[in-house]
Amino acid sequence: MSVLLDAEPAPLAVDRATTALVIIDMQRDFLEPGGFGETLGNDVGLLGAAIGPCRAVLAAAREAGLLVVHTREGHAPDLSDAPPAKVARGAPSARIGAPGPMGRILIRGEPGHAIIPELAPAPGEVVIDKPGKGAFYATALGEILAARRIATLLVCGVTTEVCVHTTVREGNDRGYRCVVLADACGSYVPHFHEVGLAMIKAQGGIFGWVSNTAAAIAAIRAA
Ligand code: TIU
Repeated sequence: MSVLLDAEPAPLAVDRATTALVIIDMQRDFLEPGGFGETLGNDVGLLGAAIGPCRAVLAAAREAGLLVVHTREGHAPDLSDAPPAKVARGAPSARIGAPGPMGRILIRGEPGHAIIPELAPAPGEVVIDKPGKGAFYATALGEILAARRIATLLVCGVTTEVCVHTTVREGNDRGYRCVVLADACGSYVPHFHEVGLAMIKAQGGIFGWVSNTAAAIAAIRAA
């Protein structure tokens, strides 16, 4: 059954069968001290506010049987999938692959690469390991969504203007209706969070829609 999800610039019709929840990069490397986010010079505490809303919408999605996708940004231990131009940025002692308090920074299999325990994937949920900022680039996400006939993505996670935005732009170009849940996203730069959301819904929804977890949960339950 299709229901209207309250969103900007306009409400949109969603139904459970063709909607997926996509939680972007809620990893220790971005949310906890000592990880990649902090090595870039950021206050990682700014992202904590997104955890509760992500948990709430994840619980509703599980209850309703929505397809749930978790993503993780990271690289192979030999850095074979890490472009040198990406690795070379930042202080050498704090670059991707360097040792840190949560293991090697942004490397798959290290403690820092894991999704935070509050949002740990459940058995059967899709986990996409991605080397880039966007979740479609160099991953099987497109094929997985196509196989399930997914049309609408409820997108949340971190950070709003980097990996959430890149994924929404990629998804929008591929024909998905991307709805960003504002309170379940976060940025190290609060101003960028606001501007990033404004960019998505501007020009009649040039990249997608902006909504919030309360509206999404209500729609998921009603659909
Ligand atoms: N996941 C994600 O957004 N990766 C980043 O590097 N974000 C920053 O804001 N640095």
